[in-house]
Amino acid sequence: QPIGIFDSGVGGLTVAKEIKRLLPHEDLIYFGDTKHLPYGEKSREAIVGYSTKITSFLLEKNCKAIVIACNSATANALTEVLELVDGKVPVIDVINPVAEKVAYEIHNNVGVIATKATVNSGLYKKSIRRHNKFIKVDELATPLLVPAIEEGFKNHPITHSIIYNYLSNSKLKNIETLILGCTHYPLLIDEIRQYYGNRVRVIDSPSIVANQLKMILDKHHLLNDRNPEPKYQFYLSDLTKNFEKISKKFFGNSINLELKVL
Ligand code: DGN
Repeated sequence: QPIGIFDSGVGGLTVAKEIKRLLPHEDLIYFGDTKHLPYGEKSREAIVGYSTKITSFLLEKNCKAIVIACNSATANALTEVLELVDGKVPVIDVINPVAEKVAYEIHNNVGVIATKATVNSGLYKKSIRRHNKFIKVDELATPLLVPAIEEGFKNHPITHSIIYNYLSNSKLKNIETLILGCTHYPLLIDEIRQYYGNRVRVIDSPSIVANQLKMILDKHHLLNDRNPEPKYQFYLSDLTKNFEKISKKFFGNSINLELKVL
């Protein structure tokens, strides 16, 4: 049985890639909702609608676990996805495992950069504070990063100036730790680290999420460690050139992208 992973676009591939590395014998189904991207600008109702439809599709495909590889979907639709799944398979999101780890391991000022939909939900702050109420958490919406990434800008003056503009915001002035609260952002992690030098620790969320998935699959006796030829399937609600380019970079040229409009 495959693991189902979804995001609005290429962002969740940063999580999928880590899952593939950590769990190399698992079959994966990835759904990129490229037609409705970016989720970060959408209403809660719209994000709930997309996320539940995709989850139903992944359940029909017989997935043994669902990974919501999108912070905007986690922040706005986690409750509805859990209701729909109704305990049939485990659901792993990208906010709670990271918030928990940060709450226990970090004891300084934490900054979060994310989409508007994630920042408006305040879920990072709530989730971190639930475990450790002494941590100061500042969240900043950085909405221009996703379109720049989806356009394929990387190591480019455009991304440099967007990053500089956002990270120099006074809200993030005294942070010592930064959470990339959007699964697209690890694609720019080198540029973000470059901005800070070693002043700020940038958290590697995809690896935390992949480890959480592994632990949960193990707990439910669902781990597959024998499959010699794992299958990777990709479904997109719109076939875009940039998705093709980035997914091939992550998963190799032989992958097949299928159009699936929900
Ligand atoms: N990658 C998604 C996230 O983690 O929030 C959202 C990107 C988007 O659609 N704006």
